[in-house]
This record gives sequence, structure tokens and C-alpha cells, in this order.
Amino acid sequence: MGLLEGKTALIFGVANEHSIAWGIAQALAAEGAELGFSYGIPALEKRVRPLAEGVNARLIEECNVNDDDAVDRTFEKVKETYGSFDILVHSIAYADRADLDGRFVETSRSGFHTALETSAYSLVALAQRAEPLMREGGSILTMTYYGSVAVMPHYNVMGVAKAALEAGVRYLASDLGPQGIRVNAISAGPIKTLAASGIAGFRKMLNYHEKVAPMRRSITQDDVGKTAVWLCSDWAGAVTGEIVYVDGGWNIMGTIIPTC
Ligand code: NAD
Ligand code: 0WE
Repeated sequence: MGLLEGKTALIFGVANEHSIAWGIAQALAAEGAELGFSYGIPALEKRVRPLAEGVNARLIEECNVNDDDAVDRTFEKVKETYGSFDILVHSIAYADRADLDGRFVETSRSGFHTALETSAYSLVALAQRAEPLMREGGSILTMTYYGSVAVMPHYNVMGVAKAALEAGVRYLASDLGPQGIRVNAISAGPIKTLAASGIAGFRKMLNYHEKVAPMRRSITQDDVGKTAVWLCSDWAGAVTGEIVYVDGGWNIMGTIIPTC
């Protein structure tokens, strides 16, 4: 019997088969979870629907997480379809392209707002509507990156958004713990996805990660999916408010001995 048999999971943030959210979805499905999906913009339907149908999803809804009415409508559908549910996966981030280049000091007010609203507030927006539907407790999981802790070139305003997201994880965990709802984040090493494509120097960062991380390899969607199964299962029943690193150990390194 699968670890997540009898559990229902909502997945926010699949854009295509390379998405981390899709890696998580497949891993949860393999352990017996029933899945529902929501995608951010209409253009993604043609990508997400076939993937979702492949795992027999009964709910496939468009939901821009920056639109309160859209989020309300999505959770109405969730209530109609499942009544209650157990697992929520938030795998969403967005900053204006212009803010992922150059100097952080040049970030505009509107760029800051966009990044923080989409990448950090959206978890709060989803959690507040999930709470009444997670009737038997549950697990909320989000995705973060080490750029929240230390400076990663070009990550800029996204680093600030991830710092807010991670603090949000702790405050949500404190609020929702009494209802048996756990809230955690996975901090993944770099993975080639849509959100990572077109980032200047990304390939070089991946190569460097493979050389420097203790495990001497890059991270896959499957690595993240397996940790997600654990965090969403009863095996992590007393784990909440945590940032779990799935990065081959990269974050423990202070320095390396340069070859140059
Ligand atoms: P991705 O492009 O596949 O996923 C990002 C998703 O965010 C997309 O599905 C997109 O539609 C969605 N999104 C953006 N704005 C939205 C909105 N307003 N409403 C609803 N959905 C919206 O890329 P990914 O790499 O799988 O990213 C998923 C998460 O993983 C992000 O939080 C990202 O920061 C995090 N992460 C990625 C990496 C990496 O190297 N790829 C590493 C660590 C953490
Ligand atoms: O969180 C992310 C990606 C977030 C992201 C990516 C984009 C690209 C296209 C947010 N918004 C946008 N907006 C766009 O228009 N990652 C952890 C992947 C990532 O992004 C980087 C990285 C890594 C790693 C950006 C700079 C440096 C490293």
C-alpha cells in the first residue's frame, strides 16, 4: 500500500513536464495520492491537461494566484469536487525579467511588489482558503531557493521574495499547527525548468553545483518529489515550519579550495 493512499493533493504550479511541481505530482501519485491541478494562465491548459489526465485528475482549474476572486473560485471547485483534502503543493514564483539581471539596488517599487506578491503572498492566499477544507489536518508544501539566505548573482529581488516566503512558512506553521496542518518548504538546488531557462549563466551555475556540492551531482525533479512524499506523509508527522534542503549538500559548504 502506498504511503499516501486515501489522501487528496492539490498541485499549484505545473507549467510543463519539466516543472518541479510535475516531479512532485508524479511522486505523490506513485504513492497512491489522488491529484487535482491548477495552472496560472489559459495558455498553459494545453500542456497541463494531458499531464493531469494521465494521472486521472478530477480537477483541472485555471487560477492566477494574484487574483482573489480566481483563488476563491478554485477553492469552491475544490470543495465541490473533493469536500475536504489533505495536501497542498505551492510551486509558484515570478519576478519581472528586468529584475533578474543587473543590480538589486535598481529594483523598482512595482518589480518588488510583483515578485513578493506572486512568490510569497500567494502561499498565504492559498493557505487561508485551504485551512477550512483540510478537515483532518494536512500538509502544505512550498518551493524555495538558497538565494533567500545568501546572495546568488542575478537572483536579486527573488532572493528577498524567498526570504519572505520562508518566514511565511514559519508563521503559517505556527497558526495552522493546532489544526494538525503542517507547513514546510523544500529548498532545491538548481534544476533546468522553464523558470530557469534564459537566466544568464544558468548552465555555468549547474556545472559549478555539480563540482562543488558534496554529492557531486545536480538535482532532479525526482529528488524533490521523493522528499515531498516524505514531507506530505505521516512519516513527517511532527515536522513543521522547516526549510528542508534538497541540494546535494551545497548549503553546508563555507568555501572550496579554488583550482585557480
Ligand atoms: P516552472 O516555470 O515550471 O514553474 C513556475 C510556475 O509558477 C509555473 O507553472 C507558472 O505558471 C507559475 N506561476 C507564475 N505566476 C503565477 C501566477 N500569478 N498564478 C499562478 N501560477 C503562476 O519552474 P520551476 O523551476 O518548476 O519553479 C517552481 C518553484 O520552484 C518556484 O517557486 C521556484 O522558485 C522554485 N525553485 C526552482 C528551482 C530551479 O532551479 N528550477 C530551484 C529552487 C526552487
Ligand atoms: O526561483 C527560481 C526562478 C524564479 C523566476 C524565474 C523567472 C524567469 C523568467 C522568477 N521569475 C522569472 N521571470 C521570468 O520572466 N529559481 C530558483 C531558478 C533560478 O532563477 C535564477 C537562478 C536560479 C537557480 C535567477 C538568477 C540566478 C539563479
